[in-house]
Amino acid sequence: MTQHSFHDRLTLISHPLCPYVQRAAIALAEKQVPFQRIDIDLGNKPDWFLAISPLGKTPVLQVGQGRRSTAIFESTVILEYLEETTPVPLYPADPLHRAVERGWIEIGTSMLNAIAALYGAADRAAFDRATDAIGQLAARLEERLQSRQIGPWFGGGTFGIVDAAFAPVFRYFDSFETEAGLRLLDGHPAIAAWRSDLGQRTSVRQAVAADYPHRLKRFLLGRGGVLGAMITAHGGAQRPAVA
Ligand SMILES: N[C@@H](CCC(=O)N[C@@H](CS)C(=O)NCC(=O)O)C(=O)O
Repeated sequence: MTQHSFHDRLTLISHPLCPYVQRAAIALAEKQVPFQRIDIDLGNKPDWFLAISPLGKTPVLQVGQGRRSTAIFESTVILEYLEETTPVPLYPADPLHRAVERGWIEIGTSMLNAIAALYGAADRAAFDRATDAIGQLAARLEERLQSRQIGPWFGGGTFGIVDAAFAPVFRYFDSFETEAGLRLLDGHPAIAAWRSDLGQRTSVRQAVAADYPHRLKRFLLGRGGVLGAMITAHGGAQRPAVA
């Protein structure tokens, strides 16, 4: 392993709500690697960001400073770079287990895509398709977690890379439940236990700012659609009647 030099300053180019950024932030925190985080406005991408991000997406990890810096894009690529260059392994040592966990990171990505389809759904049919997709993925995940010999983490007793990849997924469900009364993960006890442990982990808590729930609510309302309407209706139902 080429050790990452702690003199190579790391900068994580971020967005306050981006779940893919959170994967990298959690991995960096678990590895106790210092880094600077810069949030950008994805609705108005700065030129310097477009120059270093070929896909125009966060996260980007900038290694080094100024002209001598190198930009790495795509969250899974960033995770693998960190794994190869910093202490505290998050991937399993065995190649077979490593391959399986890479597959589960992709399941996390599929879940994020289904979540995006859910909050982007303009009509009930699209909304139902998205909840079906989430339900199918959750069923597979529940099965996998139940078949584990030991927990509390995905791979057993040590916090690992699938934990870092899934923690940002569950943040959405926290908001769906609180803000819309939408409970999509009920009936999955192993997911519930894992989700609760992840929610208490310091690296996970610190991957977003304190105003994250408020920002996410604003974002979801701004998308309009079926979920936005549910949030509005739920807020009205929750508000005490004014005498
Ligand atoms: N496959 C990418 C996905 C990253 C991604 O979708 N980032 C979103 C924000 S969470 C983004 O930058 N969207 C801006 C855009 O697509 O214009 C990864 O894993 O890093």
